[in-house]
Amino acid sequence: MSTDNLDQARSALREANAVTVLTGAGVSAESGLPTFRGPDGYWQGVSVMDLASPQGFLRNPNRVWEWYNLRRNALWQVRPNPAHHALAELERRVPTFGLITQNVDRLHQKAGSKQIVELHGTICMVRCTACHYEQDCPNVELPPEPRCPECSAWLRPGVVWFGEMLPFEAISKADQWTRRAEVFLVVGTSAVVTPAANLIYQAPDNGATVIEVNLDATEVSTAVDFSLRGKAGEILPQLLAIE
Ligand code: BJW
Ligand code: ZN
Repeated sequence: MSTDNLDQARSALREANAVTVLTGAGVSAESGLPTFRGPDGYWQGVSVMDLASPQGFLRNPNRVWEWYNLRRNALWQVRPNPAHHALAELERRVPTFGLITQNVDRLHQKAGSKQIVELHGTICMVRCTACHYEQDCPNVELPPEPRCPECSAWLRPGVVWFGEMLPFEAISKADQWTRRAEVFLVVGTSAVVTPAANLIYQAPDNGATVIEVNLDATEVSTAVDFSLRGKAGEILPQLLAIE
């Protein structure tokens, strides 16, 4: 990364009154949580549609719950890292701010971020596959076959799987926050999953400067104004000039 690029991106961010951030799994990597794609990612050696689709869940709910329970239990052991803290600090500095996350781990909230849209839901919540029951249940170990206390049907993780619609309020707020952004900051996402990735292409339509922070080049690196390469936990504090 050139120092020029970092300096210019820093100026754009400092001058902006409206900043919108889109985050992905790379933001939580330095907290010790695996990403999805890539050599050490969750998707290595597994069939994505077996673990993260309604069809996979119908075929084998036990297998899906085994995976989500492992991830849930790992989550209670980890903490936000400097990338999460930098984004919480950015929110305190900018008058109009919104953080759109694809992450399901709630680490942004733990770091103190407030204006958050969870595009893909959260594994800290469960909901019933048959009735309207839903429950926040962070920090607890669920049984291997979690059942609804009201109707005994299978519970499922409160996340959005492939082929499922995103929550309407979440996507409409994300659209609104993208349209109003003067700077649109994209952190730690491979930008291959839609509709989240579409927001990155929409942001410049309303004049936003788009800054990407990622370890590697991604699908959107050539389309953005500044592509800053490196760990989010190192680049974001530099971008915000946090000592
Ligand atoms: C660092 C770093 C560090 C590492 N610092 N950087 C064909 C058929 C059917 C559907 C489709 C189709 N074509 C397109 C679709 C739509 C589909 C889709 O996008 N598929 C593509 C993958 C092909 N999308 C959907 O189905 C969505 N719904 C939808 O569109 O509804 C309408 C519709 C319905 C039916 C048909 C068509 C349309 C729903 C998407 C739900 C995604 N769900 C998941 C699982 C959530 C639950 C869970 O966590 O278990 O969400 S999948 C997974 O990917 C997860 C993530 O949120 C999402 C994005 O991943 P992310 O965050 O970008 O992670 P990685 O691993 O990909 O990237 C990490 C990045 O970090 C890398 O770039 C690293 O370099 C970087 N990094 N360490 C900085 N320290
Ligand atoms: Zn129920």
